[in-house]
Amino acid sequence: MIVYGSVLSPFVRKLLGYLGEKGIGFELKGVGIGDPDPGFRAASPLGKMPAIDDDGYRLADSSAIIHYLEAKHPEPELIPADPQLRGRTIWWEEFGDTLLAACSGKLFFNRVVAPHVLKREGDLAAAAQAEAEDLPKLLAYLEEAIPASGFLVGDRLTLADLAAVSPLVNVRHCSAGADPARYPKIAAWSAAILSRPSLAPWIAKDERMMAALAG
Ligand SMILES: N[C@@H](CCC(=O)N[C@@H](CS)C(=O)NCC(=O)O)C(=O)O
Repeated sequence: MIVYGSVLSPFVRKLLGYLGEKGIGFELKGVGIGDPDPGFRAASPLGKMPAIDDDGYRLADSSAIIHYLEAKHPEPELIPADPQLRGRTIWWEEFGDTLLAACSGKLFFNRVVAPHVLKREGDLAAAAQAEAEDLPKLLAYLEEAIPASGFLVGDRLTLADLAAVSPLVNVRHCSAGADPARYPKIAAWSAAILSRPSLAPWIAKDERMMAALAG
């Protein structure tokens, strides 16, 4: 299976972690924003990452891809079958993909992607507003919600942890807003999830790319 995307994208990171936890083999084909790569454009007609080509079956959107793969490879179960746990898992996926990613996107796009990748000015006022107003509300909710088990749903790793932790990486790349002294449970939970073998090598690559962009 080919995965198209950049490790700096929270949606791609979520999928990479999922694939690692599942033990599904893949080849990552690096593409950037607006990439004209024909394979990528065929798999993702609207040009958004991630997208996959699984032996000719092409699909875009991290959630669509993960739901496809969960049906194809049910074990280990990362989207619980239990109705209540499943509902909670999809809630956390929504929290990560929509709420936290929208906020982290305003920070990361305007402070990193616009100036360092697209070589144009970012909207720094929008980033500052997201950091001051949106981020504290989301982090306060997450801090309160993290259970003593260290996993968001059902006392074991699920898609919930992968989805919620991914945008936090982008926040940390360009903001001190997720201060470990203020959010100690988020700090401990995210360190544990990000150091899993499914994610740690991608995070290391991510950090090397950020260092190269900053340099
Ligand atoms: N809901 C989509 C979001 C994908 C998305 O917005 N990806 C961004 C990168 S983080 C992208 O490809 N942006 C390029 C564009 O909008 O042209 C998913 O979960 O995959």
